[in-house]
Amino acid sequence: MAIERTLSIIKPDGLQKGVIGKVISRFEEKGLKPVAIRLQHLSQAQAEGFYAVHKARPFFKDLVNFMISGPVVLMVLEGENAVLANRDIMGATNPANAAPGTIRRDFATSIDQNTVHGSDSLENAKNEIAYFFRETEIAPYDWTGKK
Ligand code: DGI
Repeated sequence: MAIERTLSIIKPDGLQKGVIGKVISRFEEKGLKPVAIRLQHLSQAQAEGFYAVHKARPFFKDLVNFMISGPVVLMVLEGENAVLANRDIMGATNPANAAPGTIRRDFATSIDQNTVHGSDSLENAKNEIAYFFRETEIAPYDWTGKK
């Protein structure tokens, strides 16, 4: 299997709910290593740029306002099939449709406040990681034989 990197964001509701540690544990328990982490309050321009693909959608303004309503945790996760693995751990966009045991089912309250973002393809992952992190901010380490 391929070792990939993906971008994960713990959204403002995750910080409000006090579940940063629990969310990161879900990733670690499933073999996704955080290799970069930064807590940051995004500017409006940063949030708009990040979600530019949704610019024409009716929920765009609310989405951006939510993403800048408080700080977020930006992370690069590394592991086998990290992009898809992260999406599985997160669960469906709407927590009402998310499978039991997923982050969104267990911590999210609504489609607007759904606790986590995760890149949805390897190509988007590369772009999203580069949007927030310089290569020098990413620090891989070896888990082999330790799990
Ligand atoms: O990759 P996801 O976060 O699972 O979903 P996405 O990339 O399709 O949408 C990005 C975010 O935009 C999503 O996490 C929540 C919001 N969103 C998406 N579809 C809807 C939505 N918000 C509302 N209110 N209604 C939607 O239909």
